[in-house]
Amino acid sequence: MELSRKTLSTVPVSARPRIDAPAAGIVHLGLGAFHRAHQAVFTEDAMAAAGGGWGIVGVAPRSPQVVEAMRAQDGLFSVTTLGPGGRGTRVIGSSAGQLRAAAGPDAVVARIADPAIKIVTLTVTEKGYKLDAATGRLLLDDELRADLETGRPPQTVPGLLIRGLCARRRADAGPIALASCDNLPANGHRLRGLIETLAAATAIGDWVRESVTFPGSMVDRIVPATTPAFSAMAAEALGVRDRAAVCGEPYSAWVIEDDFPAGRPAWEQAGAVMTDDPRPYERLKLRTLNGVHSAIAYLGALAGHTTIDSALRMPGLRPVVREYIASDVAPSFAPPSGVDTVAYGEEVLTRFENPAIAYRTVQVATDGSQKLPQRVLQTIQDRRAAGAMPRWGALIVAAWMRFVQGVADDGQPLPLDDPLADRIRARLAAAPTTPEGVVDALLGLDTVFTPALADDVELRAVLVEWLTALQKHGVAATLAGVA
Ligand code: CS2
Repeated sequence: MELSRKTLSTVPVSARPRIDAPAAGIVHLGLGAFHRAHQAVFTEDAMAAAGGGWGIVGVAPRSPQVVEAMRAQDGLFSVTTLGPGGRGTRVIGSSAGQLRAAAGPDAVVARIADPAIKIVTLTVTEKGYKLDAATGRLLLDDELRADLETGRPPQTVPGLLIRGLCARRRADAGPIALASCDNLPANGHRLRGLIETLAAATAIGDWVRESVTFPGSMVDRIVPATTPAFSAMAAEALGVRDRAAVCGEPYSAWVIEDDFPAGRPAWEQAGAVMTDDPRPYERLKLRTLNGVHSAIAYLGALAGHTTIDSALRMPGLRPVVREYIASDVAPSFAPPSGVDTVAYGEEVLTRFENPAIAYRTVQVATDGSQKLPQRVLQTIQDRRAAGAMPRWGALIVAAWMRFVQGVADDGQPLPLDDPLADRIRARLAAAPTTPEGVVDALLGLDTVFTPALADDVELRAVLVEWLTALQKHGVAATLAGVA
């Protein structure tokens, strides 16, 4: 039997949704596992506590599987929380429809123009925004240009949003909030910059300035890709099969800028923090949690570890990431008041150690060209500007530089899954294979490294030193040498 409204009566009472099928109030772009285990849960809990028609119309940009699975299940799916010592599964009922953008962008545009919709939230990953990762400025590539200039059905997220906003303006459907929930620095400001730049070329520039807000947010929950083993756990707990099951760690946090001109769910009643400025929390999380996640991913994958928790247990890695947090990350910014970055970092390491999550190193390692700038490079740049040499940060960059060459320490191939993969491969192929050659080739990626970093000769020397050690001795021996 499969999960659906009909079979819900066979699911244990404690695992059933806490609300009835809600009316739609939100469109969400990016129907992946993270959204289902994060915003969908907060929104259900907010409606259970305070009511409101805030059902979520989920839009999958491309993948048909999740849309088909959720439609077959009347929008229901389960979230299994994986604690180190036990687990729990609940069905989430906050969905109010599923659309696949690639199959019918007009339906998405029509939803954004629907007066019932008051909020569009986004989890489209860093690369979905078409921004220069180093500077945050718009990258008008061929795909986006075609969306804007040809009137074809939009294929990019910015193209879809602009089309939706134009339709909303025409329909006089009222103000709306566009809320980025991606791991980008100042994500609200970046989305505002992107949309205002594109809107300026249309007739809706003034309306966007008056009627559209861009609340920023810090989102946090470790949500691994669902495996057959996780689906089996959900089926066992529910007594029915769930083709859209997701799982996540017990920890879950959301800090959101309170700027919703047409109303919002009572997310604060679901444990979210509403604030005037989420950026200090974003920076803390991006530089500490995500920066360390990427460090463990690159060093761990090179050393042959498939999961984050097993990589973190490799001799020497934990002391190195602790040093990184204390010496490089913590001094690079002022944390939110009352927060100690080193103590926060310790909590993060405990979360990473949870063996039930089995988060894959190669999953975190994807899209490094989009992730490294805010996770590691801005830390390095701030420390360099203060006259310090962030050695541990340089080790992480050198590990990425070795990772993108595609071979682990034991000779096994490593996947390069990155929107800049072709550029990275071409630059490497044209350069000498010496550590100097590799460092120079990759420092030349100008949407990754700002001129301040690319022209820093002392930093270059430290990168060459680390890459030499990694190439000659491998990760294990390099860590043993410094621990
Ligand atoms: C991870 C994040 O895959 C990755 O790049 O670093 O998805 C991380 O698990 C989340 O940001 C945690 O909130």
